[in-house]
Amino acid sequence: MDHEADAFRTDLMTITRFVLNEQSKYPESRGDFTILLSNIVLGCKFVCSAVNKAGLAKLIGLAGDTNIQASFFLFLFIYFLTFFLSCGEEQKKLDVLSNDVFIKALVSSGRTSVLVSEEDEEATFVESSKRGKYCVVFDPLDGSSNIDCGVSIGTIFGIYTMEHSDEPTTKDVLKPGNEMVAAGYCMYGSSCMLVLSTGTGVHGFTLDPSLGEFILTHPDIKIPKKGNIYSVNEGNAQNWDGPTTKYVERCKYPKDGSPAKSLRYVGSMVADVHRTLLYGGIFLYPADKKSPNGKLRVLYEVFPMAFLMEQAGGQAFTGKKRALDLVPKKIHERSPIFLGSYDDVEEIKALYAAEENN
Ligand code: FBP
Repeated sequence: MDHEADAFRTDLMTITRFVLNEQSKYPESRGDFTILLSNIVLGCKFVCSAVNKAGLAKLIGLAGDTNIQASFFLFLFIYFLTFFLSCGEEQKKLDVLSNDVFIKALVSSGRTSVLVSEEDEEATFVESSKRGKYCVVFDPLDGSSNIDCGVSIGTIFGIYTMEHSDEPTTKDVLKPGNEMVAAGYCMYGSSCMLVLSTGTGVHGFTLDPSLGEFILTHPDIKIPKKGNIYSVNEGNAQNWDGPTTKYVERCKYPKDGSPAKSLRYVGSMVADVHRTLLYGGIFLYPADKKSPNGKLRVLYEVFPMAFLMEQAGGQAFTGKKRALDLVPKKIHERSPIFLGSYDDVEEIKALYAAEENN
């Protein structure tokens, strides 16, 4: 083995090469999708480097809490303090910074018309001179409760096409998830991994920091048919409905002689779903008395993960229906979600069906 030559593995499958190969399967394609994806990839690289430097660059901590009234003056004080400490523009807090990075990357691609971000109350309609045929829904930095302690977080995105050339509206994204043309996430953890599906399977790419390139390391990911891991915030158990309570009980105390499942919960959907995709099992964020519609948002959390799960041979269920058949009415709508290995999700579907028949 000629290690010297091996060091310069220019035959590596980078994500750019992969997407261009995919594009070549569609002779009529003008490369719009490839350009859009390469801008999303650039955004992920930016955020990855910011996440890696977060603690050092004071990018963690407050950037304007939800209770705006109470901490406005505190926020102003900290904001200006950090500004002066950081001498200038570049010191923005990670989730705000990540949102800016992706909005700029998507608008500058010239391939988008409607953008929906978890960070922005309203949808962004791209000015006509920079518009294109795609709409992107995304959570620029998911797992906010883990940002400050350096635990894995991620970016989630889903892509729709716009079927008309009139003025774009939110109707262009308030569509069933089964109309998405691509979805993915980028996990910022011990390694930075981008997992993508353009409707022909799920593929994982690992960022090689020395090359600054995402390399295909996990081609054609298939989730195991059944897993031995369940992932849920059991802190909400007292507020769960019957089928969820029964299902988690079965995970812990199986009556069929099978071994109990292990509980794994990071609290970042990207990390919990990534593990579920590779190891199998089930991730659930059910509805409960406190959050009757669950917590996770349909457009930029539930749909992209459901799209990937189905492409990998798994399932995604809301407690009532196939998650991808939902038709959201609002851009930040929430939904309960049960996703993962086919057989594990089948089990919870059966419990909800039994409850319905009672
Ligand atoms: P954010 O988008 O605000 O981060 O909320 C989403 C999320 O952090 C998911 O990543 C995660 O699965 C879930 O909330 C954790 O919620 P909880 O802390 O209630 O278990």
